[in-house]
Amino acid sequence: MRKALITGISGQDGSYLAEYLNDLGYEVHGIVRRNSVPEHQASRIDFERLNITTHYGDLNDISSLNKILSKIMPDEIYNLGAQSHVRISFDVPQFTVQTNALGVLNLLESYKLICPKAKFYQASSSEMFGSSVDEDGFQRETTPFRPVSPYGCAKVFGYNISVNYRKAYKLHITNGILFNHESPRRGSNFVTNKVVKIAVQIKKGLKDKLELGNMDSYRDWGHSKDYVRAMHLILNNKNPEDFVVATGRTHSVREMVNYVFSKLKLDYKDYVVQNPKFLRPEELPYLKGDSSKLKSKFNWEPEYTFEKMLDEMIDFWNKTIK
Ligand code: NAP
Ligand code: G4F
Repeated sequence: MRKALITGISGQDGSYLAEYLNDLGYEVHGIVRRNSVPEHQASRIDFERLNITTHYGDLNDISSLNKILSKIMPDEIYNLGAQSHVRISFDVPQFTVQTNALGVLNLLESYKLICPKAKFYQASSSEMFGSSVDEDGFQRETTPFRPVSPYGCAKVFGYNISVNYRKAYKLHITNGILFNHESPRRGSNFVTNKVVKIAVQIKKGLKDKLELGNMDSYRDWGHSKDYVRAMHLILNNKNPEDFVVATGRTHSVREMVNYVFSKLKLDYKDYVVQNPKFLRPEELPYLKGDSSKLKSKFNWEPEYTFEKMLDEMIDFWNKTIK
C-alpha cells in the first residue's frame, strides 16, 4: 500500500485529494495545525468514513516535519499547506512568506534528509504570473513570472527552490501551476463562494446587499476535484516536471456575478456595491491558462465547466442555508 502525506489536508484541495487517494487505496496521512476549535480541522473531511491519519505539525516548525516524515516514511508528499488568500497576504506578508516560501524550504530539507526516494508535489500558482501574459493571451509553463502580491512573490520562491532542489539533488520534485479552482468547499472569503453564498442569502431574504472589490479582473476558474486528479498525475509522471493546470477559458468577476444572480432570477445591479476594503493594493488583472502540456501527456480533461461548477455551488448553498 502506497503512503501519501498531505500538508494542508484540512483545506479545500487537501480534503478532495485525501478522499481521492483514499479511494485509490493509499494510506493517507495529513498534517493539521493546532486550532482552538478542533472541530474546524474536520469541517471538510469525514474522518469517520475515511481511513486518514492526521498529525499535528506546521510548515514553520521543521522539528514537527522531521518527526512526521520519520514516522510515516511516505512514498508521495503533496505540499498544499499555505496562507492561500491573496488580499490577506498584504495584511500578513511576513506570515505568508514564512509559510509559503520558507515553509517549502523546510519541507524540502526534511524530505531530502529523511525520505529522498519519495516523490514531491509543490502547489504552485498562476498568481506567480502576475502581470505577465503571452502575446496570444495565455499563460503557460514558459511565461515569465511577474508577481504582484506578497502571496505571488512567496509562491515564486517556493517554485524556484523546488526546481533548484530537483536539479541540485536529483530529487523527484514536481510543480503544478494551478489556476483558480473552486467548489462548495472553497473558503467563503474567496470571490466565487462569497458571491454564491450571499446571493442565495439575498434570494432567501436574509441579506440585502453584496459588497465586493474589483469586478473587472478576469480569472480562469476550474473545479478543485478535477485539479486534485491532475496533482496525482503530475507527481507520478516518470520524469519530474512542471505543468500548468487550467481550463483555457476566462471570465470577469462581473460575468461570474451576473451568471450566479441570473440563475437565482435576480439582477445583480440591484444588490452589488463596491467596498474599497475588498480592493487590493495591486491587482492581477487577467488570467487564462494553457494546459496543452498536461493534456497531451496525460489526456487530462476537466469534467466541470465554469457553469457546472457554479451550479453545484448554488445547489450546495441552497440546501445549506435554511
Ligand atoms: P486552503 O483551502 O486555504 O487550504 C490551505 C491549507 O493550508 C489549510 O489546510 C491550512 O490549515 C493549511 N496551512 C496554512 N498555514 C499552514 C502552516 N503554516 N503549516 C501547515 N499548514 C498550513 O487552500 P486550497 O485552495 O486548498 O489550496 C491548496 C494549495 O494550493 C495552497 O498552497 C494554495 O496556495 C495553492 N493554490 C490554490 C489555488 C486555488 O485556486 N485554490 C490555485 C493555485 C494554488 P488551516 O485549516 O489550519 O488553516
Ligand atoms: O477569489 P479570489 O480571492 O482569488 P485570487 O486572488 O485569484 O487567488 C486565488 O487563486 C490563485 C490562483 O491564481 C491562488 F493561488 C490563490 O491561493 C487563490 O486561491 O479573487 C479573485 C478575483 C480578484 O481579482 C479579486 O480582486 O476576485 C476579485 N474580487 C472582487 N471582489 C474579490 C472580491 N475577491 C475576494 N476574495 N473578495 C471580494 O470581495
